[in-house]
Amino acid sequence: MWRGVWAEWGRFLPRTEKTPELTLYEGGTPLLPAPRLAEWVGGGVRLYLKFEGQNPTGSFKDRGMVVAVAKALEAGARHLVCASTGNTSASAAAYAAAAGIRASVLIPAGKIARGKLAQAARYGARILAVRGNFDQALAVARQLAESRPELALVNSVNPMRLEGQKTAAFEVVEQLGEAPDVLALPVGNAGNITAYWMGFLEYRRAGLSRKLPRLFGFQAEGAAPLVLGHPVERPETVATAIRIGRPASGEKALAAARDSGGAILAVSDAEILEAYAAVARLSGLFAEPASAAPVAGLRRLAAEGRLEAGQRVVAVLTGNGLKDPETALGGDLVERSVESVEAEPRAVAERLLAGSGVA
Ligand code: AN7
Repeated sequence: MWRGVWAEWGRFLPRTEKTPELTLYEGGTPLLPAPRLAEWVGGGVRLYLKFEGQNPTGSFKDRGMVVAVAKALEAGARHLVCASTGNTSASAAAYAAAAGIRASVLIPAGKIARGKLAQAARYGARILAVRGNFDQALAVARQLAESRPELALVNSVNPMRLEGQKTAAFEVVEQLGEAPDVLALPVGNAGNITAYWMGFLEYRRAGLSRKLPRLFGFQAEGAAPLVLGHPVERPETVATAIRIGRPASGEKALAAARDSGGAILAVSDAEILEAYAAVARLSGLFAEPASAAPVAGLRRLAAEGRLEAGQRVVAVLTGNGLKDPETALGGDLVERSVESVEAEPRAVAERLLAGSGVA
């Protein structure tokens, strides 16, 4: 059985004798070959999906949170604080619950997916909806944590978060037997792409892989500061997880993309939604809208002839689709998909064999 990030990857983590044991059995997520989705992406690539939605709170944040919270506990902290577009708050709240300490989360009012809000509330976090966007909430959280040492900041500006998140790169190498040619992922606050690059470099340095992937990070067009080259004051996108205008790790992310021979690019909300539907129908995995951005981006790269046939390409599905029921049910999906029928075999058979319903 998989024993969680500390137990499985502890030799690469800053563990001391005083680091408390903490786990929700995060990490160890599947890398799924997705041949039908690969056809949709194009370019003849061999596509794999790293399904981070299978983590205990349904996103990759758990890998970093378990390390950040254990180190905070080691330092004596009893109260976590973070700003979040949703997933960080769910994860912080869960690990605070597991450790028996407090969590306070600052979210942009009205702009986080309902499932994430439900998680933070159920885990017992204090939730403050800040009248402003994520970037403003993060600025407040950082100032607060600086002036009040009793508050442990667990955003990805906390280097322990990236230490934990780099373990996803190790797993990809183990699962493929070598680093992929290309790895694509969504970019918001830019911590995760930075962590993957750290992980691939560290694994190669340890002699456990021989090559490095090209990293492609995708932002949403309405929230693409790293593509535009300047902060975005009013970021907007359907992919609320990456609705971020001032990425804290922006410089490191740009360096990771550049040094790896990749890039940070933008995709439109329409492309994201198209890929979001395609992922579910053509792979069987259900990922949230932000996680569809790299799939949309790969399709665009393939159309532009920037991917080579036969290359091994990994798209990181960073969060579970169940987290965002509003987007999932958008466009009257339920009304269009659900047919009412008498509780009677003939009536049911007639409907099924007529092949009605959403194609
Ligand atoms: C599903 O939860 O920033 O570039 O506060 O939830 O490392 O920020 C979430 C980000 C991608 C972007 N996919 O990762 C938060 C938060 C999903 C996410 C990202 C997020 P970063």
